[in-house]
Amino acid sequence: MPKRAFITGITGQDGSYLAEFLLQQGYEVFGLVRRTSTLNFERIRHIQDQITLISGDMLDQTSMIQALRDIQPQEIYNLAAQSFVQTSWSQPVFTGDVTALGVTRLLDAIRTVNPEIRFYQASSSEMFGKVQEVPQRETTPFYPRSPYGVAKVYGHWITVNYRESYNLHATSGILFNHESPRRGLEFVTRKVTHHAAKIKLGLAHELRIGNLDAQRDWGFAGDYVQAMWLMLQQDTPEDYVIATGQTHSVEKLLDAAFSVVGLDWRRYTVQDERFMRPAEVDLLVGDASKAKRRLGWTPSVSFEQLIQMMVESDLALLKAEHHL
Ligand code: NAP
Ligand code: G4F
Repeated sequence: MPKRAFITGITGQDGSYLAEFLLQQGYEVFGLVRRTSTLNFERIRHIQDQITLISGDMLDQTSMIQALRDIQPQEIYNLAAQSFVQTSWSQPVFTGDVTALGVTRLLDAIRTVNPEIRFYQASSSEMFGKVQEVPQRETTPFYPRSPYGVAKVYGHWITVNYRESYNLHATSGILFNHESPRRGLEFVTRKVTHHAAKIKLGLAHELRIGNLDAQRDWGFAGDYVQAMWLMLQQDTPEDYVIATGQTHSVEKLLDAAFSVVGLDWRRYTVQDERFMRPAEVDLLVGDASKAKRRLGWTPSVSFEQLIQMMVESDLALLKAEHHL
């Protein structure tokens, strides 16, 4: 019998890569999707006939309990969240409901339906916020700087609490920023690569952007979903930092993206207050040595390769869209 995995957030960037990876491993893959008036399955369209989609919502516990009863999965990957940091200031209560309390709803559904199910929680380097140590590791204290970061700290600790209270195989992966051609257009990497491609093709003339000094540890999403799976294959559930160990500023990101298309970003970029945050996370850089030692995980795509991959994909996408 193939193993059954249930992914919340399957329509998102990570959900789509994880679903592909688990299918390759021979899993039967199920995904939670919320009801929308128009479908948003672009990232999973190519595998839609190989997966089963279940209707439900992180705000609705009944749908989760029913989903677990119907699917009887061995593994659950909780990737669903209101994941855009900037939006968490304008929708703080909603962010807390989905990104924090949603985790409790799912953990409690596991406890009710079958405590043997293994659980992965998508924790985030945003929890480190105003960093207390460089680089950040599993033991670095949290100091979140946004309603999103605060919600993720809650999700992290409720996962630890259910592990310790009910002996669940519940694991938190503390993942640093990971990107891909499937990244949402609002996140800075994709915003920059998409604009570099648009400007090169004459489809746009400027890029409006926020803080150029923020530094992030950017890796490739395809590498990071493999780490999620590896965590659930361990005998003992523990928490792991997943990162590249390299950090780059937004300015370096602009250099990298615009150099792929042979342009100078300074000629096209305008700083815009609207993209500044009320409280910023200035520097993130992770120490993933525990994951390397215990899971045998290392990243395979460098920052430069990642940005080149994203710019080239955006060029191809825009050319097809505009018949160029
Ligand atoms: P994403 O592209 O924004 O995807 C988020 C997913 O959550 C989407 O499938 C979305 O569904 C779903 N979702 C949101 N609210 C929901 C609700 N109420 N009920 C059911 N589903 C809901 O995010 P991602 O980049 O793939 O990240 C995956 C997870 O990892 C998130 O929890 C994120 O916070 C966390 N994380 C991401 C990074 C990163 O750098 N990417 C780093 C650390 C942690 P719709 O398609 O319907 O909107
Ligand atoms: O791409 P971002 O929006 O990602 P952020 O805030 O680091 O969050 C992402 O990574 C987290 C992991 O650490 C995840 F948990 C979270 O779900 C999400 O995937 O912004 C990156 C940096 C910030 O410092 C931001 O201020 O880029 C800076 N930035 C500068 N100009 C901008 C812009 N960010 C965006 N989105 N748009 C700008 O114009």
